[in-house]
This record gives sequence, C-alpha cells and structure tokens, in this order.
Amino acid sequence: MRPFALIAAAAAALPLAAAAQTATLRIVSAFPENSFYVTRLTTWIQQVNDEGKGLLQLNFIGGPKAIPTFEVGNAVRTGVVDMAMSTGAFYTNVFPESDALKLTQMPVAEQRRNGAFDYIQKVWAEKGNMVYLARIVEHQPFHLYLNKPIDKPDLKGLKLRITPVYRDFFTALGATVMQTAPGEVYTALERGVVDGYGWPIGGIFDLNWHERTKFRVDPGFYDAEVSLIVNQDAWKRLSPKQREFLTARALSLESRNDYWKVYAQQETERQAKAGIQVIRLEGASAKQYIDTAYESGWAGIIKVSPVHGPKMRELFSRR
Ligand code: 173
Repeated sequence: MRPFALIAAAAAALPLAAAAQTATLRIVSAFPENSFYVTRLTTWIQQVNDEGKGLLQLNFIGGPKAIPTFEVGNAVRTGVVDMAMSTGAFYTNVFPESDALKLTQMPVAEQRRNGAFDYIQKVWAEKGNMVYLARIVEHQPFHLYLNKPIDKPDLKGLKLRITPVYRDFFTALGATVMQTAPGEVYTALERGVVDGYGWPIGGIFDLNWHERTKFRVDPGFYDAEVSLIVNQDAWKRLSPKQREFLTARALSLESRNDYWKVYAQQETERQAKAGIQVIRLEGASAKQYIDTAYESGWAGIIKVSPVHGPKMRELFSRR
C-alpha cells in the first residue's frame, strides 16, 4: 500500500477506535469568571471529570475573557467551542427565540413533561446548531435595581443597563436603555452612565454592584434562565455512552435547581443587610408592572418569530 492508502485505512477505522477513547469537550461561560454561576459550574465540571475518567472530560476554557459574553452563542453554533453555560439573552444574535426562555412560567422539570422542552430542543437544533442540554438556573426572578426612586410603574427619565431580557419591558415603561455585558455593569454604575440595571434576585454581590445600588423594585418578573448548550456536531461525535453520561450529569445538576430558592432567600436578606431599600409596587401597580412585563416580552418575541413565538407562548405559560 502507498502511504496515502495506509492513512485512509487508518482514518476509516477511526470511529471505532475513537469510541473507546476519552472525549474532551471545551466549555466556556458567558458569565464572568468570578460569578457564583461559574463557581457552581466549575464544581460540577470537577465532579464530571472525576466520574468521567476514561470516558468524557470537560475542559473549562474560561469566561468572557476567553469568549466575550455576546459571542458565546456563535462560538457554540460554529464549534469554536463545544459547550457553554449561557443565557438565551446573550445569543439573540444567533436566533432571536433564545430570549424566550426567560418567559417560562413552570419549572424545567415540568417543561420536560409538557412538550416545552422538546420544542426548545427542536428550535435550538434547527436555528442554533445546538443541543439544549439542561437548564441549571431557575427560581430566580429578575428585578429592577435603581439609584433613583420611583413610586409607580413609570421609568420615564431613567437610563437603565439592559440585556435583551429587559429591553421590551423597560422601554414599554418609558426608560432609555443601554445594553452591556455583566462585566461592564460596575463601571457604568460608577460613572453614573446608568441610573439602574436589570438582574436576577441573586448575584449582585459577585461583582460588587451592591456598593452602587440604592433600591430594588419588587415584585420580580420572569425567571432567570441559565443553561448548558452543546454544539450539535460535537454532540454527534460522542459515542452513545458518552452522550448518556453527559446527559445524566447535566440532569443531576438540573435536578438540584431547588437550591436557587434558598439562594434567592439568602440574597434577599443579604441585600437588606447591605442597606438596599425595597420599593414595593403593590395592588394594581404591581399587576400593571407584571402584566406589562409579560405582554411586552411576548410581543417582542412574537414580532421577531411569528411562527415559533406563539407556540412557545402556549407551551411556556401557566393556564
Ligand atoms: O442581566 C443579564 O445580564 C441577563 O440577561 C441575565 C440572564 C440570566 C441570568 C442573569 C443575568
């Protein structure tokens, strides 16, 4: 045989040989390296790597310093990385439906039973070349944090830091908005470029935003979504055993999401201790606030996704 034929023969035998080898997936986080989400992720990765010896290993590349927050989705789509921890709002530049996950009104466990999860899988595969593996943050309502007080659901005259999560809602209430990655929020607050920001109930201490935050507006709205997504080609390259293992490990992490309820409680108390005052909208004001959140949120999704939007609304909403 000529050398070329030898190589070709070896390559043909590769899928079988590879199945017996360890697969290593490169994973990044769209959230900052020093956030609690990443702490929890890297703890999980360590466990995966301990249990996955000889089968599957995860190689944590880093956070936004490795791949900027709003580029993580495309990095997963194209296979620049194999896997990521992100929220849909950070990859609306891949497909706009990604931001709809904030609007789910039932736990992911229920989404797996009512068809919502299957629908997400389908859209993520078709439009993002992604496997939507597991939702690893829920039970974390978003809040508006402010440095200027309000007394009704009216944000006129306020400039707020946003991501796509909050854009339609805050602008519906009259705010001016400015999009930044989490890593730029502190500087925006410090320089007084913004009067406030959107963020879930937990996590404002991770990057010291509490030092620059006077008020939190209650009630919270939507449910923060952070998930594990995998490049579909990388997924297909795994053996059935490797896929089963990764799925099981991801499900195990997802099944511990009740932890986020405890975290929400702890973070609420920590904010109070830090002197952050609560502006509580009540009665009709609170209802108007929440109704505007969901109405404007869904209107925004349906406008950019007239086919999937209404279907997602049906699957994600409590009846
Ligand atoms: O505010 C944000 O950066 C954001 O969109 C988000 C989404 C999920 C969890 C935390 C933050």
